[in-house]
Amino acid sequence: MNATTSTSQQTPVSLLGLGAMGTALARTWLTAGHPLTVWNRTPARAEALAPEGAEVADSAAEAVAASTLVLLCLLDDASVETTLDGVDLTGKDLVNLTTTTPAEARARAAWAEERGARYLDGGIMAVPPMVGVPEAGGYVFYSGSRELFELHRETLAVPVGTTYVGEDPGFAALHDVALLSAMYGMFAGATHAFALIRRENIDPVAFAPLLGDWIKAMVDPSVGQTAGQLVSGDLTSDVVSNLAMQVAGTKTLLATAEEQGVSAELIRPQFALMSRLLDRSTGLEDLTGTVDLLVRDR
Ligand code: FVH
Repeated sequence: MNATTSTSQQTPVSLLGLGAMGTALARTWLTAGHPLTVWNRTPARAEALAPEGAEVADSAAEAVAASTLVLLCLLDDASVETTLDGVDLTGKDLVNLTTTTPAEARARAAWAEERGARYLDGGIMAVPPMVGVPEAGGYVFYSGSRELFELHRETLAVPVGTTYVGEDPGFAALHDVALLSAMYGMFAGATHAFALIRRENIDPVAFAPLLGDWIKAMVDPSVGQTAGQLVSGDLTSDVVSNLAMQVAGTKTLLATAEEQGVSAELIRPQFALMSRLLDRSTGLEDLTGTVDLLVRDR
């Protein structure tokens, strides 16, 4: 690494992992004037940032040694393990933005603390083009020590927004994965919709805004209603579209898939869950009861 003297007042940052996301993050700290030390398993990706002002470390240990605040943006928890194996973490503030499970995040927090580091976990709710673009609305969920989060809040807020979700180090990952899981459910619905029109003389480009607007119109009131009912336990007040009517309607949706020569494999599991709920209810509620059908032992 080249020895340089920085006059910056900004917090020095070390960043390990320069994939698509790590590289986007790195550029925002460089632009904001933070002294930035980078390391990547494939050195070329780190070296590409040198002309923009990054210090390139020859090893993960060297990158960690360069700053108190050390960020990780690696593929998965196994790559974090490999990267930091044998590296001295004493006195470091480790912020792990790698997508993991909540249990992996909790174990990683304990692992870091055993090695003398403080630990924050992060779950990135943005794709690389949203990084450094405040109006794009990207943010990172953080969990773990609130004190540590507050200490580094300003630096962490450089690439995207920050949303702190609690002292439990697993909560950032849990929020992240919950939102990503919902996203895939939405993609499944959209995929099925496009399949239905696929063989017809319907322009997908004209269809797309109809689909997008409908999903947007449905989702906000629906998640708000579900949350309110889960808290109150009252599943039948203010029901707009009752379960009995919705289950009856699923027959039309399945028949249409059949007519259009489309597999119903993406939507059938949800319809099965709705039927199970109807079997044990009056049908006057809406879909909130399906939440607890999914939760085992509840
Ligand atoms: N990109 C996205 O759209 C999503 C948005 C939401 C958050 N995710 C998570 O961010 C983490 C990094 O994702 P990424 O997009 O940067 O991923 P890649 O471009 O594939 O880069 C992966 C980096 O991890 C390094 N790496 C992989 N395996 C190892 C290993 N065994 N040891 C050390 N480093 C490893 C890889 O290095 P190299 O291949 O360049 O040598 C990259 O730096 C991720 O958790 C997403 O879920 C992104």
